[in-house]
Amino acid sequence: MTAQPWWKKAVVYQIYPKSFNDTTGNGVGDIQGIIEKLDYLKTLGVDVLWLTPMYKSPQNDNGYDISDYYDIHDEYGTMQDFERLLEETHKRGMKLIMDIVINHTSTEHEWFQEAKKSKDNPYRDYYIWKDPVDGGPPNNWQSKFGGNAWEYDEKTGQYYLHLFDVTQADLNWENDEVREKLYEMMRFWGEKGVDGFRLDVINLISKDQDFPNDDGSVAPGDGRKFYTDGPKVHEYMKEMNREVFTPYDLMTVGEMSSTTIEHCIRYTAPERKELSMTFNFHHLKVDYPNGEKWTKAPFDFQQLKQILSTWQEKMNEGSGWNALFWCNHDQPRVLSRFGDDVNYPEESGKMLATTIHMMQGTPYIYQGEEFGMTNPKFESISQYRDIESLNAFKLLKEKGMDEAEILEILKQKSRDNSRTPVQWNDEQEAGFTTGTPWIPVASNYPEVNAKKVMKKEDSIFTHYQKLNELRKTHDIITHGDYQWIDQKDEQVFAYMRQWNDETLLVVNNFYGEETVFELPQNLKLQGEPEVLINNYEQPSTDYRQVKLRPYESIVYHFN
Ligand code: TEU
Repeated sequence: MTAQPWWKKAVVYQIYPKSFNDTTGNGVGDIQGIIEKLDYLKTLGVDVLWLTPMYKSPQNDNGYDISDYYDIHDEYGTMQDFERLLEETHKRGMKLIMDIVINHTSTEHEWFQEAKKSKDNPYRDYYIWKDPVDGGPPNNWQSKFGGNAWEYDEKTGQYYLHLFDVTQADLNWENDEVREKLYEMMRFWGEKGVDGFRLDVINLISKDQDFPNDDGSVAPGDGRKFYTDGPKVHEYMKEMNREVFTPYDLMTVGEMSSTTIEHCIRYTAPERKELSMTFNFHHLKVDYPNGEKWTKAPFDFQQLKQILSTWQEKMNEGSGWNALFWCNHDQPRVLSRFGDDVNYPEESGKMLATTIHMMQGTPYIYQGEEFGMTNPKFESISQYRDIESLNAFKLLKEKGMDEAEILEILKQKSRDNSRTPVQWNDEQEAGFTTGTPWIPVASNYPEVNAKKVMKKEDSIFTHYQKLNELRKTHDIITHGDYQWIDQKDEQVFAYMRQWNDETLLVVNNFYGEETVFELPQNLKLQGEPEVLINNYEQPSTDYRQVKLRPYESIVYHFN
């Protein structure tokens, strides 16, 4: 086998700095707080840290609204602090990747401040401006945070496009100068020695230049088909690779909104020289009935298995590379979502970890996932901070929905579910801050916290540690082919990995009832497998008829 890039064998840990660790007492996490926890992260055994945006920002979308790409947001610290973090991370043999948001900037960015001054300002064309149509917006596209995606500017009599918040103006990628300025900025971080980038909604940068109205075939004013994986996106990706990624030897992970497997193969197949890997979200929409996020709904287990398996098989066939994950700062906690955070937190937490880490791709762990953090189960709208959740609350109320019902939906779906402070111990504010946290700490911190878990043997934390170690010692986890084998079992998600003469059989019970998994007759597995990792004492030795306890998970290794 030809030499493989290092990041195929790596495990990434995502840090949401605002909620990670506060050392100043202002209620907001900071860079010093991350440095303090580097040894903890090293103990967990992760290889790469991904920091969500830490640049100067008005923080309307917690840093995804950047006003200066060359500066660090005050509350987080200084550029010197950042450089120290990078150095301390490298000292411990870990790498660090930055989050780059280049589909849009904050409207407070100097470019936008200039652009809005007049139609002939040199920066005007950095953004997407259009004349009104029939006295209204240029088309019917909807913003992802609710409402029309165009905002009218009184002074110049035109609209600008914002696919996200009104303070996040979309950049005009058709403009060569914009692209050159962005590449220059990324080279600045490359020069500092960062090891890679997570590229925010990078598949939305190329818009259909006719800006047509959406006929509403998916949803009224949906618009996605006119800018998702758009006409020039691969061309831009190749250019960015040539200009920045290859020269600085960077690992890159593209966040892909509503993408397809075909496009993700194109983004990540090595010979195309675009990106290292992609995040897609199809497996995290299995609790969005008819595509609607803002409803309270159970998850569709068969659909979950189908989607994950299809992506596994097809990306492998096409030589693409997946980023593997259950959680991030936009998603509810997986333990509350696909596990049982009340009756089987430990068993289901470990099972979910095994399910995703044994697949082909590079796994990501989101802060707190490694010791079983859950959704906070907020009861009042005053506890929420997220712009998307607050907008949804307002819009659903305007539609006449009962407030109690909206709160139930937010409890399940809000992005704030994953943004509450990391629960380090059972002391004041879970050890996150000595002040008042910017968002309330989840009330279960006396039971669920890192300190408590670290004292335990065979904890969810040691389970994650073991998964990270296994990846280093067993190449099959990285390179093996994937085969889905449970044939629509109502409770079990089972798959095999194969590589040279080795096989992994991964069997996971996703429910709180016992069951037996029968290996399909046509699968010829032989010999005495070893159990690589499991979550109960004395796992079933009969791999042809696997007896499974609630949320039991077993990985058999045939060698
Ligand atoms: O998210 C992009 C995105 O489309 C979603 O994950 C989005 O948050 C979700 O679909 C809303 O339902 C990225 C960032 O991860 C997110 O935090 C930012 O708000 C967004 O881009 C804008 O920069």
